[in-house]
Amino acid sequence: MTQPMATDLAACSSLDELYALLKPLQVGPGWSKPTPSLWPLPHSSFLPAHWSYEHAHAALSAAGRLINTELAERRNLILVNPLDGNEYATARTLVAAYQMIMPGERARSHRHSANALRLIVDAAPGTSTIVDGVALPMSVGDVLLTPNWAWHGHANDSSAPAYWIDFLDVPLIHLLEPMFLEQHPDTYEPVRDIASSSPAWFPWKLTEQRLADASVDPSGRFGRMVELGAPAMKTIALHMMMLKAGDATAGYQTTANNIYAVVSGEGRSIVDGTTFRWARGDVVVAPAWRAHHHEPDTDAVLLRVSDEPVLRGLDLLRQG
Ligand code: 1HN
Repeated sequence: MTQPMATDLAACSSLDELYALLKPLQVGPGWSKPTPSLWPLPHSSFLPAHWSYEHAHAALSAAGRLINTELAERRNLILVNPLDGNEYATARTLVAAYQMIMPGERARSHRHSANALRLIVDAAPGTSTIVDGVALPMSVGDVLLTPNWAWHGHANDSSAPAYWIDFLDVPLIHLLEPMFLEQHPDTYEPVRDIASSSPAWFPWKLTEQRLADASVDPSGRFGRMVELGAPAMKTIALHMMMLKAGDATAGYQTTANNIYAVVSGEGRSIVDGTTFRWARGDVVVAPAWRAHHHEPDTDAVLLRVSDEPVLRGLDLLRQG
């Protein structure tokens, strides 16, 4: 398209004529309705959703026969939010995935600018993540961090398949664009030490003790709650919530995205009017500004994974 003369622009006698001339200049009128950029309250886009560990476990068992760690960098199932057109993210800034590693397998070491963590759902002694050369043992209920640019690979020297849930800020990094990924020069990073403790490792045994000592959060939203890290990583906060059978939590609406993973127990989460039943290993997403609460049928523990540090850092965290 040829560009208009400045004199033609200046001489425009109608808005329609002006809009037509502005097009080839890649300029749009900021006052015109079709592309509003400001509105009074958040527009919720990502949808409330639930994923069952029973399904994921069965699908990963099949994948264990059908694909190996030579072919797959990671044998994982991405929890894709059902928002129309979305093919990857679980919420706007976060992605969650179920991952399985078979006995005797290794998952290659790599590092990336995305922050990651995993919650262990089923693992036998001898399973570990190697973070910057240090093996972190995996036990059920443990949370392991692999922050921005930390080398990480996985190894299963036990006799049982290991299952866990990964959480990453990949969609946020995609939005901002500084994604970098590097494969380890040795393919499998050599283990130089086995950790007995690490800032990147929250063993369930310690979390359980902290929860037993915690008092009930006065807001009523979280039951007994402890934070893992302060926050765990620059973009992701982690909270363990211990709920009592029959004690529904108070409603919670926040500009942060929350993904809940069930560490133990059974119950329901009601997210923006939709009820999801859950059991151990399940995942529920409450995207930004979707009001939600939990109704535990048994005593239950949930891991709350959120992008709160991002919203807080930008003065955008609002809760209702
Ligand atoms: C990743 O690097 C891992 O290292 C797991 O275990 C899940 C999902 C998306 C992108 C990278 C891992 C992932 C991932």
